[in-house]
Amino acid sequence: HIQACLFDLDGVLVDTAKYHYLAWKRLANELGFDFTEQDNERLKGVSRMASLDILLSIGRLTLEDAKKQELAARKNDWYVESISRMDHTEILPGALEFLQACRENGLKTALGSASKNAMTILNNTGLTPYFDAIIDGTHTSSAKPDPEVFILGAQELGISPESCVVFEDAEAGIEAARRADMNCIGIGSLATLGQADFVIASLAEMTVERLDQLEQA
Ligand code: G16
Ligand code: MG
Repeated sequence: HIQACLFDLDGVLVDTAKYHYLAWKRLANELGFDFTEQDNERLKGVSRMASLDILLSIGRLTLEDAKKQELAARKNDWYVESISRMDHTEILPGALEFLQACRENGLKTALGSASKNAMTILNNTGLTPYFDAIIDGTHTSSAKPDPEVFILGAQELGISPESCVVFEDAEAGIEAARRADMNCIGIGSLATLGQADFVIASLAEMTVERLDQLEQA
């Protein structure tokens, strides 16, 4: 029986991928190469430093660690500037309604994000009060597909993994949920998220009743 819902942030509750994209593209352009929206797909759910490594491989650049730290910090400054202007209008369709429904039905809720900027985003959009536990990139030592972020979330809620369901838009996140022995609902397209128990286009399609579909799986 499902007792807790764990949510990824970017791509599930808010669309911050566009801000990550603009900042990474600006960095790539400064380094002398292009970075497309298709390239950006590879960064979804991936940690900041791993994202930089992917970006540098696209530009065929190999840099020293100190230089990489500097570039990641520069990208993050631009990104933080973008998210500082976010508000509740940037919550994705159905997300707030489903979080409210979870709480009205006695389900626990947790955030499980790779981002070190999750608190800024939650506070600016007004989503912070909807979570019983918040685990983000400042709490974890291993990034998705490592299951750490979701295991910590379930522990803080005091709910066993098999009674948890993770909502994820990234392949790495689905794998993390699987490795945590949790149920998993994909947000996006079946083509990339086939490892989920089922896939929906957005949380606007989700209801508490639909969680029963997981019991039958
Ligand atoms: C998000 C994004 C990733 C980003 C990562 C780290 O993860 O999907 O593209 O690279 O966070 O973000 P930051 O640079 O802010 O620490 P999630 O897990 O919320 O989808
Ligand atoms: Mg995501």
